[in-house]
Amino acid sequence: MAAYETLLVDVADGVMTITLNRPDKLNAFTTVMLAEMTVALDAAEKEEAVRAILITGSGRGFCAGQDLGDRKVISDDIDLGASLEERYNPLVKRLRALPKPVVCAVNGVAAGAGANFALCCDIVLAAESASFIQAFARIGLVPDCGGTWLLPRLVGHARAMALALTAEKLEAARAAEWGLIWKVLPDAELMPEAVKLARHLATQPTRALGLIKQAIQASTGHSLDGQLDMERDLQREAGRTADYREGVAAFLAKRPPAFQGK
Ligand code: LHQ
Repeated sequence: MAAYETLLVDVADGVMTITLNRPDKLNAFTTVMLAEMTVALDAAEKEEAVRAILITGSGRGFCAGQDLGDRKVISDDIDLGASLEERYNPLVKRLRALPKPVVCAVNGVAAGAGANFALCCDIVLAAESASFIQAFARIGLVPDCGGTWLLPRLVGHARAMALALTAEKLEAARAAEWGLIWKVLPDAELMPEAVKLARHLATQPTRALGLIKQAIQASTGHSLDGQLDMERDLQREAGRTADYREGVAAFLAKRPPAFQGK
């Protein structure tokens, strides 16, 4: 496995766990961390043994967004658009297109790009003490990492607009109540539950899960007709997998399925 400077990466029980690891800076993103994240996600996609990904942060924060001390984002002739184009946008696209489920365990504050990076994951769990901050307006920026697209879809126009304009902190419990995330858990239960969920997903029909992810994501841009067409095509593909045959055989034999992810 590649050596990482800013991440802890571990593979066990079909799950690649990626821990953002700059705890003294609340795991703020640096150029190195963003590049390493791409390397880790590439490996997660390639390695057959990896059937689910779990992302979390070390220390008391999840991720405070872009590291504002990084010289690359504060020089006089800065082009932040280029920074998005070169580093953040490919990462968001990579996460969304990864044909394996990605669980995010938000262990503490998730601010700016850190918040929207978490929300790009497929299933987001958060500790009770965690929070989400669209911190961008506090420093004169616009939400990025897909925030302006995701937020209104997840919580509706009114809440999305107020979250982005005020940059107010949203506690995890309210984030769950609003449908921004899947679940909030007592702090001590976050990682055990997230690991349990990721391990469970790693035993499931991986190819079907990848197709489900694709279909749900595509739905926002489709009419019902378009989505029905897509379901037809994806179901055709799913119906040809070994895991589908195993699922049906196990059902008929009244035994638990043993999915291989193929
Ligand atoms: C940090 C950071 C940080 C460096 C905490 N950087 N050190 C931007 C530009 C370019 C291209 C693309 O996209 C973007 C997108 C963005 O992400 S913009 C948004 C950037 N993030 C922020 O504006 C959030 C800044 N951080 C905060 O507002 C606070 O730290 C929060 C509310 C997250 C947490 O507050 P506290 O719990 O009070 O912690 P703290 O502020 O004391 O932070 C702890 C340490 O972490 C501290 O370092 P120190 O050496 O003093 O102990 C902070 O300086 C450092 N840190 N965020 N983004």
